Amino acid sequence: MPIKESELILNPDGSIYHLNLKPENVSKTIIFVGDQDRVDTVSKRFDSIEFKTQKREFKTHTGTYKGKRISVISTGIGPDNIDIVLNELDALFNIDFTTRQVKEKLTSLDIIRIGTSGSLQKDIPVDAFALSTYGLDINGMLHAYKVGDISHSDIENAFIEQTNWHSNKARPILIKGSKKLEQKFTSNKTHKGITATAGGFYGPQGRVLRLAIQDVNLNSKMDDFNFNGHRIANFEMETSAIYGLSKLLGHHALSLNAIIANRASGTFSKNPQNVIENLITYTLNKIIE
Ligand code: R1P
Repeated sequence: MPIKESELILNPDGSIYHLNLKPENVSKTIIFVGDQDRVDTVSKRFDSIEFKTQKREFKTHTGTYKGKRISVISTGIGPDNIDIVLNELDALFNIDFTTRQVKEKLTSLDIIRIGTSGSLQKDIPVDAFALSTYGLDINGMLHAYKVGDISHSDIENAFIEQTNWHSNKARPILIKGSKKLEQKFTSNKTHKGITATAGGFYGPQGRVLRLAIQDVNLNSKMDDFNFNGHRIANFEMETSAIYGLSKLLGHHALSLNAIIANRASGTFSKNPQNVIENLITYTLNKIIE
């Protein structure tokens, strides 16, 4: 059965609904950034840019870096946006837009997030690079899908117990990133650990301005979490969604984050743009290694 027009939505020019892309516009090596302006910060290092588009917060540049074809796409903020980006990106490669059928031969993509994030550990300071070994979904988005056996329930159960996770909140889901990409991007510059992915910036990450939050001790319990050496390195808003959907769809994904805040010490980077630029350089050079 062809996928209905209401489910796989194409624009009049044949591009996919939100990303505004046609299959030929995208490389199989893709960098995700949150901020639209970060797309230019990455693509200004390209040898040349063959394609540019933007719709809402989803901006794409495709070009080559030292001869390697790369696309950089902004995802905006949050796991809900990742749901759109991953599904539409996968459709560009793995669904035939003419027949509206899933292709027999599927394509696997390499997806690398260059994000910003707050560290939860004193020993992962501002201006460091965090590499996410796992993404911990505490936002519930992945519960819409049949996650099956791709998650790690032993670590999830330890997290629920150690943090006294409230039963009204979605059950946390832990997903491993791509082993292949983890090996490629690891160096003495990367601090590794679990990345917790929240569905909001303030209350869901334990920040209090004027509203009381459900668990004021959540962040300190997350700092202290330990299961056979697995600990939570940092907090942001996309990684678990990227890891979960990539794994379900058969893609390789890795999340790298520039640490711009340290939530444990209450400090913020004096020059966040600097660490972001450094992480972009690091990532591009690792891609072509
Ligand atoms: C919040 O300020 C945003 O910054 C972080 C969070 O994950 C969230 O998207 O990442 P990006 O800088 O990549 O958007």
